[in-house]
Amino acid sequence: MLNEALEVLGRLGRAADAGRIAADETREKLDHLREHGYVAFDHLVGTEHLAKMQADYRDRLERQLDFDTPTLAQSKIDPVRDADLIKSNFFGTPAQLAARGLTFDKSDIQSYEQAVREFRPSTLTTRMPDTAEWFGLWLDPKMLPVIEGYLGFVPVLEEAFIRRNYPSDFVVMNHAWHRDTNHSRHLLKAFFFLNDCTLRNGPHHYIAGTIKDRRLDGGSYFSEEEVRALYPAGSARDIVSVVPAGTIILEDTRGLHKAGIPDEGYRDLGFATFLPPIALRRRPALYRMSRSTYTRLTQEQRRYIPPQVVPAS
Ligand SMILES: O=C(O)CCC(=O)C(=O)O
Repeated sequence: MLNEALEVLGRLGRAADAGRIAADETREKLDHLREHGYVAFDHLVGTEHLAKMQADYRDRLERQLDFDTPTLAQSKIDPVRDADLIKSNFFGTPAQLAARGLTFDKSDIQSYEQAVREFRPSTLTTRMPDTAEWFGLWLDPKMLPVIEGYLGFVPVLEEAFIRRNYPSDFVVMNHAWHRDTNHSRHLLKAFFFLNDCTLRNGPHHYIAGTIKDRRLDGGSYFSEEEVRALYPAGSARDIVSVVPAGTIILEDTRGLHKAGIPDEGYRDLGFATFLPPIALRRRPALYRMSRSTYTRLTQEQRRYIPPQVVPAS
């Protein structure tokens, strides 16, 4: 009897300890995010679960050719004819780039290798796979309390997709320094590193503290020179994501950031954007979710999914 009571008390004590540790971790992450504008989570690094997701992504991209087209083909860019687009960092929709004859389509592709070799995309974008495993990663239980603590409310998951970035001769859109403008006051993005990220394969760059520090502001993009004059490369606020696969970086992307251009290989990165629910009146959420996936999410995770993305049963 006494032994049983001691065992129950022991279990309660261990649960209370685990709860305290989780709360301490959340507080630490939240403090870091508030102070610097970003914070990293590494608990998925080296896990079997991550290995499964990486294999699934490779299969979707390389075998099923599951990526968006039309897609910009570097091999079709003429530096003289397309000087205007080069100057504007190719800012435009895929349809606008297609109208200029600079894209390739599904009908042009026989295999992944042929598409990459022949068209030299700088980026391939895969829509969020409609499975609870993928959405479960995007709505990681350790990240949600930090997101809610930072924003002060439960946001919606507005964007969810995966990108593979390749070497690029041109600065294409988010290769250039910028601030995200999805919402002027409440915005968080999560970046899921699905392969190891080094200085060679296109790290993500962020300038810590630039939510408040607005010396560079306005306009779509900022040049390397403008940014480096204020925040020299290698200085304390210049954050470069040299991280192992499985790292998640949660970031307030109203701060200055850009995608590094790979010198070799590629970088696989998942994206999640968290916004106030009201933002969906401006633009609908950019993914779909089946009801069966929705029902496999936890109650906590379901709160992030706007009803519009799930078909009625
Ligand atoms: O790919 C990256 O590292 C940066 C992406 C980015 O700039 C964005 O999502 O706004």
